[in-house]
Amino acid sequence: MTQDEMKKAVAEAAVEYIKPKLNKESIVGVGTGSTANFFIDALAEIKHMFDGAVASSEATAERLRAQGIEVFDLNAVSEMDVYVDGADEFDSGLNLVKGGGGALTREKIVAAVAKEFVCIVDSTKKVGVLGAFPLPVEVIPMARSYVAREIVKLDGMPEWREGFVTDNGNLILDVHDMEIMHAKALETQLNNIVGVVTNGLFANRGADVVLMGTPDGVETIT
Ligand code: ABF
Repeated sequence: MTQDEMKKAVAEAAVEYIKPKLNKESIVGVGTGSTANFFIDALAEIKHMFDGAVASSEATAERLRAQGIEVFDLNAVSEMDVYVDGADEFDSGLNLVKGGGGALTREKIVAAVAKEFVCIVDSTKKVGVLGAFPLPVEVIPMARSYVAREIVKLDGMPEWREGFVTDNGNLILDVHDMEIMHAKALETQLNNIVGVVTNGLFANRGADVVLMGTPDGVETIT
């Protein structure tokens, strides 16, 4: 099985997983990335079963609309039963590193609103200790150098993702060389640096369930 086949299988499993939770008024939160794209395609098959979606990026909103799924502004939505999104890494505590695609802030906001966060990954995303994947930090442009210096004090090696601007008009620092032993504490510490918008650690609000595509099928991890 290729990585793409595992992503497709897990995306289809996610649709089966959320189906019983949906009704005609339901709003589904939808993430960003290639696994989320497979999910959007599978979700389109059951679009008669729910009202619409909230997107975590412009790219996702565009793909949802192309599939005939109505996209709502998050401010117009008071309740969301489920948010489905991928990740760059996850550990056994269901802490995640996200934001490789640069959509981390909107992803974190939508995840915060949702009652349940279903993370969909292939087995290459499973790690013992988070941090091998560079941790994205979204920063206000004028704070870029200051935030980078503060991150060095935390023993991280920040690298500016040059040429990339987020959907919110901000910049990304990718932090290398972190061995993340205390994900919740580091998430809070990074957020406390002035000029940081958010960071890609999803630990204080991690996933509620991870569906992992493997060569032998999809595993459910809680
Ligand atoms: C989003 O997409 C991001 O938070 C993460 O960076 C990425 C995972 O990408 P893919 O599904 O393409 O591996 O969920």
